[in-house]
This record gives sequence, C-alpha cells and structure tokens, in this order.
Amino acid sequence: GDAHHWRLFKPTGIKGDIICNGSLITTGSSNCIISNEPTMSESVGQTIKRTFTNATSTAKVADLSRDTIDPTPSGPGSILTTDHGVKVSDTDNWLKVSGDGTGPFLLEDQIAREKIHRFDHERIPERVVHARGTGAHGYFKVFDDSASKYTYAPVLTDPSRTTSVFVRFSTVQGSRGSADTVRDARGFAVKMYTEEGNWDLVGNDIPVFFIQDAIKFPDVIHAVKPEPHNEVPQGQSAHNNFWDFAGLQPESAHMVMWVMSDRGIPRSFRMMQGFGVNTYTLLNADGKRFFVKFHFIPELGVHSLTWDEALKICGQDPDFHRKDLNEALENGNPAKWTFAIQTIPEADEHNFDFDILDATKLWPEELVPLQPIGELVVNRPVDEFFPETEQVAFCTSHIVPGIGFSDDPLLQGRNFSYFDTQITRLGINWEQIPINRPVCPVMNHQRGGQQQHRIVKGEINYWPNRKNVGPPVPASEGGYAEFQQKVSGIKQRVRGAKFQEHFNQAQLFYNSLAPHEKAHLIAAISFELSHCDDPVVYRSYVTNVLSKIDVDLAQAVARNVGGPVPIESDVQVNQGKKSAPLSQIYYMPTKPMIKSRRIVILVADGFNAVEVGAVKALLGSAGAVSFIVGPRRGEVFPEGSAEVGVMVDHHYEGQRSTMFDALFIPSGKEHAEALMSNGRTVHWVREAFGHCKTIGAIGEGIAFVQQALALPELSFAPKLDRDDVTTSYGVVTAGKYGVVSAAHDALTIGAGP
Ligand code: HDD
Repeated sequence: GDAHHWRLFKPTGIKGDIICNGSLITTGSSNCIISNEPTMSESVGQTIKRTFTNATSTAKVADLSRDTIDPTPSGPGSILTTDHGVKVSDTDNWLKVSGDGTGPFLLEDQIAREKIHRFDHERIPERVVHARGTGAHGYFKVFDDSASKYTYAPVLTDPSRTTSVFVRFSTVQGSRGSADTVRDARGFAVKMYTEEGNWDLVGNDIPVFFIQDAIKFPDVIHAVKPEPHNEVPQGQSAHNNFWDFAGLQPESAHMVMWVMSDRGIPRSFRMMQGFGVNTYTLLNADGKRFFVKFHFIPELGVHSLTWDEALKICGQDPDFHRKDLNEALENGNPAKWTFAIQTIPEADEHNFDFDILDATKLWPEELVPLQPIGELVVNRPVDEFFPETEQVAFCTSHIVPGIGFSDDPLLQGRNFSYFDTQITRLGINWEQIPINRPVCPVMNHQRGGQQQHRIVKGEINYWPNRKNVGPPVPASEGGYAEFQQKVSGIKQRVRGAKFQEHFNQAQLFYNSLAPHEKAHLIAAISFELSHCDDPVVYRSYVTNVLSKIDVDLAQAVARNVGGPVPIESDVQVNQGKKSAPLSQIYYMPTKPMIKSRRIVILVADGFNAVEVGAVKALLGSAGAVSFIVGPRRGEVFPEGSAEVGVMVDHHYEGQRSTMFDALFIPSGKEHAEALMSNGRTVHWVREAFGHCKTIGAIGEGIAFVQQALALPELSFAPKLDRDDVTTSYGVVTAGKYGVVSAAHDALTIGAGP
C-alpha cells in the first residue's frame, strides 16, 4: 500500500542491490548511495513520487472518485472521443477541401468546432476577491469532547469522527495569474464536509478585518484593487487609492498594521495562522449560547519572508506558495494546525472595552484564553485544479447545528454575499458540483436551474402535499435550530458606541512586536506610501492614522516618505499595552525543526561527494528537502572522479538563494576556487546571508563563504580538525571531518526567526 521511495546517486563506493518487495530495482555495480529522502526533484538519480494511499483518503476524496477519471492505456478513457462520445481519429487537422494546396476550411467539421467551442468557454469569472489561490484536501478531528460545554455540534465534540476538509489559501488583491508572495492578507478558507452538512469557515491569516460593516466591502475592495482608469497595480496595495481610503476610514488602522507587518508576506501557507475573524456563536445541549472565535495555529510556527525575498520571488517564481504546498504534500509532509476556540458566555458580552462583535477587534488572549480542541491536517493535493480548487465555493452562511451566527455586522453581510457570488461564478446549482456537494444525504423540493444534475423521481416537488409522507419530509430531530434570541430596537443606520474607537488595538499590536518586526513594519508602510504620488494621501495617512498609534512609528514613516513629521505632543498617547501572542516569535516551535524546509547544496566540479551524501542523508532524516545546484544541469564531477559525475537539480542561473531556506557548501579545493571566481555563486552566498539564512560550510567551502561575505568579524575560520564546529551569525562551519556535527548544528538552528 504505502509507496516507498529511494534516491540513487553516485559515486560513493557503497555497493549492493536494492530490493523492494522481492523485485530487484538496481544492482550494486553502479556504486550508489541509497537514501529514503523524499523529493520532487526529477534528477539526482531516480525519484519515485509518493502515491496517495488510504492514509490521505477521506470521505470526500472517496465521494469525488465517482467523478474522477484516470485514463489508462487500455482502460476507459484511453481513446479520444468527442463530447458526444464518437471516436476521433484526427485532432490535428481541420477538415479542408484538398486540391493542389491547402483548400478552404469546412464549417461542417463538427469535431473541430466542438474543440474550439469548448476552448472558447473554458474560463469562468474569477473570484471578485481572493482570485489567486491554491487548495488541498485533508481532515479535521477534535481531541476530546471538551467543547461540549459550549456546543452540541458533533464536528466539534465527537473525537471518534474524522471530518473531511478542503482548504483553499489565497491572496486578496491580485487576479488569478498574480504572484503568490505579494504583500497582502491571505485567505484561509476551510470547507468541512460534516455528517450534518457542510460547514464553511472562511477566514484569513489575520484575525481582524479592514471594515466593521459589510456595506463598506465594495468600497474597501475597489480602493485596494487596481485603479479603474489604468488597471494598475496588480497584487499590490501600494497605490494612492488604497492609502487614501485607509486614511479616511480609520477603522482599517488595525488590520493595515497587520498587513504591513511580516504577516503580509508569509514564508508558506503552511506557516500561517488561520482565523475565522468574525464572531460566531455556539449553542450547547442545555440551550446556553456562547460567543466564539475560531483559530488555527500551525505546527511549523509562523514564519515570513523578508520583503526583499518576497519582491524577488514575485519574479523568480510567482507560484512559490502553490509549489511549496504541493511539494510538501507530495513529499509526505502534511501541513498541520491546532484548532482552538475562544469563548465568551452570552452574559459577558458587554464586559469588554471593545465590542466583541466588531471584526476590527481581536479578543486578547490575556482576557479570553485560547482553548485548543482539535487538529486540522492538509495532506492531499488536488487531482485537477479547475474542478476542485477553482470550483470550490465557500459560504459563511453554511454552518451546522450547534453553531450559529452573531450580530457581527460584517458577518451578517457576508452571509448574503457569498451565496450570491457563487451564482455568478458557477450558476445556481453550484452546490451540486462534486467539490461542493456534501458527503451527507441532500434532498429537498428545490428544482431546476441551469446545470441541474439531480434526477428526482416522483410527482411531488412541494410541501405540504397530499401524500403528506414525502419523502422528503421535514426532520423530526436533528434539524437546524436557531437560537431564540429576543430582539427589540429602532430601525436605523448606526453602529454601536464601542465601534467608534479604532486605535487601541492598533497600538496593542504595534507594541507587541519584537524590534525587528517593528522595523519591518515601518519599512513596509514607507514602501507603500512611497508608491503613492499624491501628497494628500501620504500626508494624511501619517496625520490621521499613524499619529494616533505611536510617535516613533509616525515620525519614522513621515521622515521616510516626506510626510509632516508630527511632534510628540500632537501624537495620541500610546497606552503601552502588549499581548505576547501578537508577535510571530510567540509561535516558534519549542523544538526547532526543519521539516519540509528547502535546503540547497552549492557545488562546482571538484566538490566532496561524501560530505554531500552525508549532509543530504541527515537533512532527509530530519524531513527537509535538499537540492544540489551546480554549474550545469547535468553531471558535475566530484573530487578525484573525472568520469562519473553527480546529476544536479539545477544550474546556478536556474534558481536563486531566495528559493531556499538554507545553504550548504561542501569542501573541495577546485570546487571552492570555482565558486569564488563566479559572480553568481558569490551572490548566492551574500544574498542568503543578507536574508538571515543559515549557511553551512566545510573545509575549503569556508574560505569561499568568508571571501564572499568579506566580513572579517565573523568568528569562523577554515579549520581542518575533526569535530571542530563553529557558529557565527548563522554561519555554521566545520573542519573537513566534522560534517556530521556541523550538519546537526545547522539543523538545530535552521528554523530560527
Ligand atoms: Fe470575503 C471570498 C475571507 C469579508 C465577500 N473572502 C473570500 C475568500 C476568503 C474570504 C478567504 C476566498 C474563499 C475561497 O477561497 O474561495 N472575507 C474574508 C474574511 C472577511 C471577509 C476573513 C472578513 C471577516 N468578504 C467579506 C465581506 C464580503 C465578502 C464583508 C462582502 C460583503 N468574499 C466575498 C465574496 C467572495 C469572498 C465576494 C469572492 C469569491 C467568493 O466570495 O467566493 O463573496
């Protein structure tokens, strides 16, 4: 059942046959190192990709198999046909009148016409926001029934259940083809296929939102999206309209701080927190109601790119986050999050100095602690992007019994918007599309509409009916029950009193950041405001917003962007409050790990192959993915071997240091000299160092690193003694024979901030 995987590379002098389940895979005559490190790489010997077995199957994956076709050479789907099933023998030539030359095309060629028609209609409207995204399957499970104090929803209380999920991560601003690593909030939308129906938790990687009332959504989105006259910029909020709006709509101040922090440029979708953002409610078996916020905390910690990396990767690999997710899953590294809730009893609703229904406010964990109750695991890539990731459709209004809404004015508007948008994007019967259909039975008297797939027998399509016995009949138990809430009031267009305060939590967030995080945030706002060429915009943002948050922040940004530098007495007093969980540092895994990290080994001809083999094996054993980059994508020859080379994954120009989390350079005199004399490889080291990445080097590799960095104060020096390992500024160096301990050191500091 479980697919196993070996990489073969040579030469090392280890000889032997590799046998799997009794079949000979290769013989020892070719000198191979064998490592069970999984990788997507096609080179460096042979790679057998993992297949997805029962371990990654869920009820939803099984349900989708009803519609999944896997054409095989002799099975169904092996022969090309038209959509009406007629076999096609020529799909390359339009039917023509043949004579001396190429004659006129014939419109009668219905095979060609069908092909073109289908192509012309391949696209559907992209999502009006969150158009760029990627999705995968997985499951959700609770640890125990501890949440039954708050809810009777089995998905949140029954530990014997494994609920299938589909998760889609996205950016907000850019269109479908935009780059992954732009500065933006990230969508974190989870569809849970529960036995009681689908529950869509449509969240972000940021716990608060730009606006309080859904009626402002078209305004904030128009402001951030490309400007109407020239459709510029793409995947950017760095333009006049966004900052104009943000300056005039101070309720956005808190979320703007988050997006401008390192949260706006995550290293990976797998390294982001997820937040339901809105306030929902839970209803327990005794009829008591609790307000609730939902959280996902990543196992790998919360990590970001640097801004310089993010900008470069936009061009070097616009699909960086998509590939990162799939690479991890295909290499058997599922992404995991702890699922936690914050709850507030109904009676305590008004006991806070902020309104708990205001989506521009979070609930500080010091006031409302997180209760971890379950786990979300994403472990299976999609089979085909369009039918799954593009057609998946979420609705905040889709909840299950035991979970309810609150009067959060953003959530109430969302509940209208999502269903509506799916009608435009996918048509009224969008819930019958395989990726969207529930895994529990669905039956009602809704009928017709475009793309109706369900065929319901019988003469009755209404209720009540003369037969009075259905089916379907209304459920006598288990039906969705709204909480019986008493409401009274005056119909008017207003917001509650506490909704008027906008800066306390923006201050709380800023104060809670580590010094480097504050520096990044100041640089990010400065970058964005520098892209605004209308002085009204950057001046008013400093005066109207930043001056209400913090004097250092406002002054630093004002100086950078040419805004009016406020004097201290004009700046609103910063309350000085902090909350540790608002800094990313809070989420560093207690035990550093490099699971699924991408580590590059830089080589030239004459490198030490034993070191490379040992380091690769060590990295693999810690779950990292390693790649060799050399002067050519072909054989590169190790020290003392002019005939048998090692196949490398990429050449120096094919990838950049920005694609990797750490860099290793083995020893080898000729190799080190070649690296030193090549501007591109010198740049590799400088850039990796500048991005605070761990660099490991051995023997002559150290001299190369030292020369490339030209930093005499680094305390490492070429040492050739066994076991001699030093670490300085994130550079780990070892004597020629200290490779194992050096690699080990690199592993333990490799997951640093
Ligand atoms: Fe939204 C998509 C998250 C407020 C209207 N939103 C969308 C997606 C995410 C969010 C993750 C992508 C879903 C997917 O992957 O298909 N949206 C949020 C969060 C919000 C929020 C966390 C604040 C708490 N959204 C919001 C408001 C409105 C919308 C206030 C409208 C009043 N959102 C939409 C939409 C989208 C959408 C237009 C576009 C595509 C879609 O729904 O399916 O209806």
